[in-house]
Order: sequence, then C-alpha cells, then structure tokens
Amino acid sequence: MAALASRLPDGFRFGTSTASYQIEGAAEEDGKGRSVWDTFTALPGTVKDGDTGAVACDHYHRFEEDVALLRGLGGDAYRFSISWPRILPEGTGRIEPRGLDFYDRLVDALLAAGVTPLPTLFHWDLPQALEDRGGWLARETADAFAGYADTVAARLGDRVHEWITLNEPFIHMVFGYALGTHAPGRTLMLDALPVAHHQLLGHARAAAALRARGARAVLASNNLTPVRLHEDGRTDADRAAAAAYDTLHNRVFTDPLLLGGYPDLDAFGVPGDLGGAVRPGDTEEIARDGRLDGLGVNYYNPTWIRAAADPAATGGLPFDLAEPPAEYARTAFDWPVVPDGLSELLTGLKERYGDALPPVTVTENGCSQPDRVVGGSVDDEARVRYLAGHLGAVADARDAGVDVAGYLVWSLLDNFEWAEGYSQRFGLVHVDFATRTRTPKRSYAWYRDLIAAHRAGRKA
Ligand code: PNW
Repeated sequence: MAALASRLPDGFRFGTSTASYQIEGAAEEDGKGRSVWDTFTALPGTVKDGDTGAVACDHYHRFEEDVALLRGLGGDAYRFSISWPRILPEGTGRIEPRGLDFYDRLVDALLAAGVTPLPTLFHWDLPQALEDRGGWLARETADAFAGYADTVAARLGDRVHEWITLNEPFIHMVFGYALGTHAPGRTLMLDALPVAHHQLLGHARAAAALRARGARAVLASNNLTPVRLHEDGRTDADRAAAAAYDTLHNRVFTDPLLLGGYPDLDAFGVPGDLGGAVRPGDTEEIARDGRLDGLGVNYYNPTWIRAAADPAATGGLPFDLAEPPAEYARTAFDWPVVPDGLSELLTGLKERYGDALPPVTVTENGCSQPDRVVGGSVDDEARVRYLAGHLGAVADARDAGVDVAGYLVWSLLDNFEWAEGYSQRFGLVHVDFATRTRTPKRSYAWYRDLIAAHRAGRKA
C-alpha cells in the first residue's frame, strides 16, 4: 500500500463520487420539482424490481452522517451532483430557495470537514418541465442549463471554485434518448444525435456563466472506453467498426472541447451536422467558451467490437458490441475487470490530444459486488483488488507522461443504480435499504489507509 501511495505525487487528489438522484431521496420535499427520473421510475417495467429513488440513501436528511464518513476517509475532494429541479422546479424561472439552502449546508459541512466540494451540475435528473418542452432535443435546454448554472454559482461560487458541468453526455444520449433504458426513455436511435450537440452547447454556455461568476476551473466528465478488437475480429471491416465505435463513444463529446470541432462522422453514415442541430458559430462557441481546465474521465471497462453482422439491425451503424474475452474476472454487473484498460485509455488520450489535453481527473472508477454485512462488517476484498489495480494503472499512465491530477471512486455509498435499482452495490460504504444504516466496508478502510499513507509520504 505504501508502495502504491508513493507512486502518486504530492498534490494528487483522492476522493469519491455520488449523484443526486442516486442518493438523495426526498423526491417531493422542500419544493423540489419533478425530474425525468421521478417520471421514468414510476412507469412499470423500467427499473429492476420497481425500485425508485424516492428515498434512496436518504442523503437529503442524513448528509451530516455522510460528510462524517468523508471526513473519516480523509480524501481531498468529494464529487456530488446538484439536482436541477430542486433549484428550479420548472427548469427555468422560479428559484426554490430551500433547494439552494440544502447545497449551501452541504458545501459548508464539506469545507468544515476539510473536503473540497466538486459539484456536477447535470447528472441526468433533468426537470420534467424541460423534458415536456423537448428535453435535450431542444436547443433551448442549453440556455436553460446556463441559467441554472448561473443561479447555483451565484449562491455557492464564494466557496466552490471548481465545477463539472455534464456527467457522461454520451451515456445519457444513448441510454436516455436512443435506446430508452434510462430516463427519459426515448427510443430514437440515430435521431437522438441533437442531444449530443445541445448538451455540448449547454456545457459551453454554462461554462461561460460559471467563469463570469469567478469559477477557477470548469470540467466535464466523459465516460470513455478503450476500444479493442474482438478475438476473431481481424478483418478490415472489424477494424473500421472499431474506429467508428471509438469515434462515437470517445470523440464526439471530447474533440469539440479540445480540438475545436466534431470528428468525421459522415464516413460511417452518421450525419456530421448531428441531425441538423449544428448552426454556424456553434463549434467555435463550444471550443471557446467550453474550453476545459480539466477533463473528467469515468472509466469502467474496455469495449470489444466487431463488424456488424446485420447493419440494418444496428440502425445503419457498422459495429456490434462483442463479448469480452473469457479470461477476465467480472463484477456483479458482469463488467470485465481490466485495470490496464485505464492506462491504455489515459496514454491514448495523450497520444490523440497532445498538448491540447488538460490535466485529467478520473472522476469515476469502481465496481459493483454482491456485498453483505456479516457480523457487522463487509469483506469486499474484490473491490480492494479492483481499486488497487486501477490506481496502479493511473500511476503507470503518469509514469508514461500523462498528467493525471486525481482519482475519485464511484461511489461513496451503495445507491440507486439507475435501471438496476438497488441490486448493484458500488459503495465503499454499505447501505441497508430497509433501515438506511451505513456500514463502511473493508474497501473504505483500505482507501482511508492509502490516503493516509500518501499524506504521510508527503510530509516525510
Ligand atoms: C456511470 N455503460 O454510468 C454513471 O455516471 C453513474 O451514475 C453510475 O452509477 C456508474 O457509472 C455505474 O454504472 C454508466 O453501460 C452507466 O457503459 C452505464 C455504462 C457506463 C457508465
């Protein structure tokens, strides 16, 4: 452990991540408006076992206990998200002061605990009122997002200096608008593409609003995946399929922020104007106002690709997602455990973007395991191995010259895992969803000791 800690430099930031709908509960309290996730989870068949985030971890009422857990962990930063409909119940217009008060108390508690608050403005819980006007398919949502960012920064900007605008805009577009497995549950396939552009435009306008309120750093968190060829995928068509998938997943939401424009999409049958959404001046605005002071990277696993067996079945896209090779261990989610995928991803970013790559923070990494409390404790040995392996991969990438500034574990708490409800546990802290009792797992103690060893090394 001391060896791992000493591989990461002074100033390297450790922490954890959560998101509002996944932990807060209090879905109808203190004037909060309805979000698309409140709507989606009320529909039959959308979420495993009919679970909803109505109570979740009840963090809204128990945040002091959760901040005490963060204090005990000793990390530098805590990434949480702000619920847009708590602040603006209709998405725009009327401000709900009780919503702002909650995050005000949370930020003060974090600072008193010595933890830097790192809020995400949008982690998928769009106000339903905005979805009723088209959600992210509507260009106006980008302006609504900037107005919301301004409102939050006006209240918290004296104590919060770093912001993350969007969480995983690719996953939100694909699951929320193309495939319909997440809220708002739309199944538009390639017609979902305007959602990409409007989120990026919203990011740029929100970033401008945050900077006008004195923000020192603006980040966005992208879900990125190294793309690997399937074992029997060795033809030119397989290689073209992998390149197309890489472009869609990894480049569409990153190139405009770092390189000033979208990658070539027409080459594989995706309209380069993103369904007509791109207007003159937009890409310049995104590159200028949306420039990043840091890139947030959420990494879970590589993606194995081969040429589409039947392009008609994939909406014209040239790739199929393939099974990972059998050699890899799997998490409870059945996701393969591939730590060197993270070093591959990070060094690949440096190769692709060169000096245009700002410092990278791993804003999510972690695994779900079937954790149970036995005799008062949770022995999640597999998670300890997972985290140690991935932190080692971060150190490898740093050794190879990538500026990785920090690492945040997904997640502090077991929580509402979207379409999987409470069946997937990602926390360093176990939550009993009958009693809301928190029990730190063995991984919590391991991470705490790692952070302490890193800090001790810094003083020595
Ligand atoms: C992320 N995939 O979502 C989210 O940011 C978190 O809210 C979520 O709890 C966490 O990862 C674990 O799932 C993802 O299928 C959802 O590739 C799905 C995928 C990746 C990330």
